[in-house]
Amino acid sequence: MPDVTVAHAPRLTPDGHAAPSGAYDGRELDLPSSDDEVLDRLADLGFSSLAQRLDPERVAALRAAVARVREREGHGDGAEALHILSLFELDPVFVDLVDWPPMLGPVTTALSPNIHIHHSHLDVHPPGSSTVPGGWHRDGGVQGRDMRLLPARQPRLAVKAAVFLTDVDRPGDGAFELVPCSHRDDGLPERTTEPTTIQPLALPAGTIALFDTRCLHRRGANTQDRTREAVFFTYTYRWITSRDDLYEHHPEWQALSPLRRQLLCDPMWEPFYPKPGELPLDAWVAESAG
Ligand SMILES: O=C(O)CCC(=O)C(=O)O
Ligand SMILES: [Fe+2]
Repeated sequence: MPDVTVAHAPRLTPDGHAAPSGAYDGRELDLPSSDDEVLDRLADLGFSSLAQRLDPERVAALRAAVARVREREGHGDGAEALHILSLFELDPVFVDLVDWPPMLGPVTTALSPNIHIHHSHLDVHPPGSSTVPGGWHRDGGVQGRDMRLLPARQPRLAVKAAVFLTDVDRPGDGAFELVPCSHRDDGLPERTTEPTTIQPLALPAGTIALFDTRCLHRRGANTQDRTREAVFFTYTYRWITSRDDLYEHHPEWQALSPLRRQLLCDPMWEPFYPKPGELPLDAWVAESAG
């Protein structure tokens, strides 16, 4: 198993936003070789790509769904960015992602089977679409503030999946950028200066990265010539409420498998005292182990 720190070290940049392209060395991030390595990287660095990529057919199906949404929204290539919350109601093809085994395995091991997806979005960034200056943030809204604890003292409440549907592997492609290990920051909760260590995730289409939402991260500027398409969704504990549109507003989801219903926040299973083995994800874990 490669040493994760060494494997990622060449792509760290010392000078941040001023020259994000300096972070790229022309190589893609290496894929971890096992789920254990995914979990090690997630714990140690705060992010990891999955050991497996989505196959090209699935990427094509997801991109066709993105095209349908863009058509509905009247979103053309020269337009500003598209950022739509509540991904799974946009097209059933997106729902097929929620229980993809190479992702669900490590996510469930990291968090537990008592999870659902409480926040999701579709993002389309044409060339030249605007970026928030700086843009560094941790996810979770006011969770961190309300805990009144430094990031290093906050518990891990969530793991977010970033699914890249187009290649984001050249300087200026608008890569997702993250400050490695910032989930373990023992400094002030809000940074006012540019971080000194930035990891842009240079990844081909079909790659899924998991990240610890306590990490500082942002989207880089797309100064290139192709549109970046990506979807994001956050797995968290079922005792944390949903930020997406309510499950109850989507009767069409009643026909989904129990596992998918759990992940889309069906309230039929009690979140605080689920009976042992009661959750669909308990059964999934037991089957995967057997
Ligand atoms: O679009 C990106 O690369 C970053 C998105 C982001 O901040 C998030 O999904 O939490
Ligand atoms: Fe974010």
